[in-house]
Amino acid sequence: MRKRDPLIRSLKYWLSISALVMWVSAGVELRADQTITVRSGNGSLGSQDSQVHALPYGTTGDITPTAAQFASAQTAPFAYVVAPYQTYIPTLPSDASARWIATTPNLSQGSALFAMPFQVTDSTITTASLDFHFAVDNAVNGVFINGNRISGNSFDGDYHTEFRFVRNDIAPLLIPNSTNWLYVNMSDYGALAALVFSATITTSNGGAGTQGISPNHGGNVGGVTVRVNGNGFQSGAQLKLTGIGADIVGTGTAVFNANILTSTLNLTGAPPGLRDVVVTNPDGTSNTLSEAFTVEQGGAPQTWVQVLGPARIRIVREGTFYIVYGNRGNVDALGVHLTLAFPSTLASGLGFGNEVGLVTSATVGPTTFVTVNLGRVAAGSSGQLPVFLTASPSQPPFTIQASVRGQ
Ligand SMILES: [Ca+2]
Repeated sequence: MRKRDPLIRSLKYWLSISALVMWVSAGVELRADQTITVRSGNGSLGSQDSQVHALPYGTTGDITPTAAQFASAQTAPFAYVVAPYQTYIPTLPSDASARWIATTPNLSQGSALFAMPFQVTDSTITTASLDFHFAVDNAVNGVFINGNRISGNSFDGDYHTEFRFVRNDIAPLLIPNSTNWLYVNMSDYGALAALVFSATITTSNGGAGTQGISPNHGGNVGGVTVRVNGNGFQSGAQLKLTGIGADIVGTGTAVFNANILTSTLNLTGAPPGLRDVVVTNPDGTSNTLSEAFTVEQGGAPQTWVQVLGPARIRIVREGTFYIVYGNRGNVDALGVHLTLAFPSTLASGLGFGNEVGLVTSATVGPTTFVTVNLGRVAAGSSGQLPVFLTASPSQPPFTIQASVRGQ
């Protein structure tokens, strides 16, 4: 069968970013062990924030914090919870509980480093994400976790609307089972200075000590690539489904370490029902997860794509957009091509290369098309591709379009 699924989402340049938060997908497979939301403005108006410290630099402009400044920000005085200036957005559309803060009650000008602690209770962190929403007078010049800058360009923002950074690669920045620090580095360019933010940090522990298969179901119309967590996996281990019907032996089985392997199960024509998952090592030892996988009748891949990015790019400043894609269906999608279209008048850079699939670029008339041949997109999986775009002062409002097709 062939299923074309050209889900098209477009991002209107001037649309509020709040309309775009629907991306949270059904594709995330690892169990979220901990979700932490921290925000500015903990306390009543005019009082000091009970959680967010503020270290003023004593000057305006773009300043990169030093290690000593990260350290001293942890014990700096608390920021003040302030009323927004009349030209500011009053609250964040994504989190009305977040309040504006400043280094003084009267929003004194000057760049500053804000620091707030948060507790990570996981002892093992396999994956972690940061979803950071903010507005600022005048710009966020980097978001940092424990003194390390998050990936990509985190220099953006303004006070007219909500901005957002999303990163799913922050696990290496976190300290397990410990107090961690989130830093927001504010650049002020004069007159007044203030910041409002809301950050959600989600951690997952899918590694050692847990057992499971993800996804734990698949349709009997194609292949399903699964990830198995367990213990004692040896190089050369094989995966199979046993139980009703003939055994189904996984192909392309890759053992990443003693705790994680991936394998593709061809379920075509398999009778529906519960199966046992068996991992067998070359030395004959094996491990069984009983009734851990369900073969479903029918189904199809369902690819999707979403553009995430700033509602507007500051003129002649680079804006980072994320093309987030995935497959919420119950079988792997094959031959998947993702196409991105934007005005050729924009300067562009791709934060990825052919490692995700052959990348081709072409300009047709006023539009640049970037196509990525993703090949197989596993059932239940998702991924993201960063794209950097820079607009000139004369750039009119524009639309970025992303589409995905496969079968
Ligand atoms: Ca200012």
